[in-house]
Amino acid sequence: MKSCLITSILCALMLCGACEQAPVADIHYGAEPLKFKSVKEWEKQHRPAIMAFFENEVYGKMPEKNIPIKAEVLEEGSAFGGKAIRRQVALKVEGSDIPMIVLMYIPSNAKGPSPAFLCMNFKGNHNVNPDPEIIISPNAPDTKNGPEGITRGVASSRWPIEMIIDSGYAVVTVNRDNVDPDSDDGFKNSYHSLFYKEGQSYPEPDEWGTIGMWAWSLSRVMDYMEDDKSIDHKHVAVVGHSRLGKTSLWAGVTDPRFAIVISNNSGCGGAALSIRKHGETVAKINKSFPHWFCDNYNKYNDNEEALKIDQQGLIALIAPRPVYVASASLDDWADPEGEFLSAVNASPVYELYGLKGLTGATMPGINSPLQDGHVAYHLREGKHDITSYDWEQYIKFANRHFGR
Ligand code: GTR
Repeated sequence: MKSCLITSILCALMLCGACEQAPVADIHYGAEPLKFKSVKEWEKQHRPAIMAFFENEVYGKMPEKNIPIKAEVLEEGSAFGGKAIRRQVALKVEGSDIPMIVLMYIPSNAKGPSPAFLCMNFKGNHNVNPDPEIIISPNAPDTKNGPEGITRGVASSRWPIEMIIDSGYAVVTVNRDNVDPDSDDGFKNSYHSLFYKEGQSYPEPDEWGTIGMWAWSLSRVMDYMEDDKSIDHKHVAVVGHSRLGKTSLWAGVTDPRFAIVISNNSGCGGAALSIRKHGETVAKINKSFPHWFCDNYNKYNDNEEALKIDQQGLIALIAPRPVYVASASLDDWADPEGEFLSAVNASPVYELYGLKGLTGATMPGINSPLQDGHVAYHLREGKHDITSYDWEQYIKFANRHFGR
């Protein structure tokens, strides 16, 4: 009894700040609202522990090694009746034959560098718009069917490029399969092997999978944008839908240069709280997509209670930068309520910085965005998708935070 009391007093002393380094490594945060006493406590103690958890147990660590990448502008022209400049850039990764091809549409009437939305695409750059000048993305899914199978523009409903340009933003995209084909192929066709240590042929259990590689590539596009005079690289929002929404969150967490982070219908392993086991679960996602996360994530299959921190921790890691989580009303698989609760439970961290979060908010109705703070959320009517409605909200949100 006595020793128990002494231990409690010691613990309380450590947690109240008497000890600079509280033993956070063993704290189980679960899925609860992340309430801490100060920004200092968050930044010095909890943030590093939570970051280490996501790096080691969920998405896998990104390599420390840098590989030289050379940018070469492959093509430039006018698009959308002269409203935009189309620029296509190859990012040539040393040691690989496959460059990342970046497609950019930049407002042509901009008075200075344009802010941008960087959004990875599923089907190939050539599928975001019927523009015949778009270079076919290497490894894009439709390239398997030969030249006859190329489906230019089929994803254009997800890419209201003209509206985005008219709002003064550049649109920048790269294809996921160009970077790392979305299949469990042992990372044979991606850049992973360029980072292996001597004798290594597969990532270690705490090293990056495909989502890590996709997020890494978005940072490489950011490196290029820092040198492109027509882009206002301090005002770049990273956006992604679904598996690419999981990716945009991880890119936003690992690279503070992204000024706004937007997750569209990202679901399990993205914004949704795993503990709810609603729709897709950790076990289901690891079974269907064994290549997305690091191998350590399998420890949590049907074992969500063991997660030291849930996905609200991922959102909190973006603080104090603005973050937007969006769901769709018919997207039960992605668990809209779990996505909302994650944004709410991350909010106390934003509030520590004196910024408006969603603490106290209740799940809003359909098409009633809550976006006047630093943590935003909406539930769009309809199915799992990214639509003009979603983009309109992201533009409004960016306008407010970028002072436009
Ligand atoms: C589903 C997957 C989800 C989501 C989605 C998508 O098959 O279960 O996690 O990422 O794909 O990317 O559209």
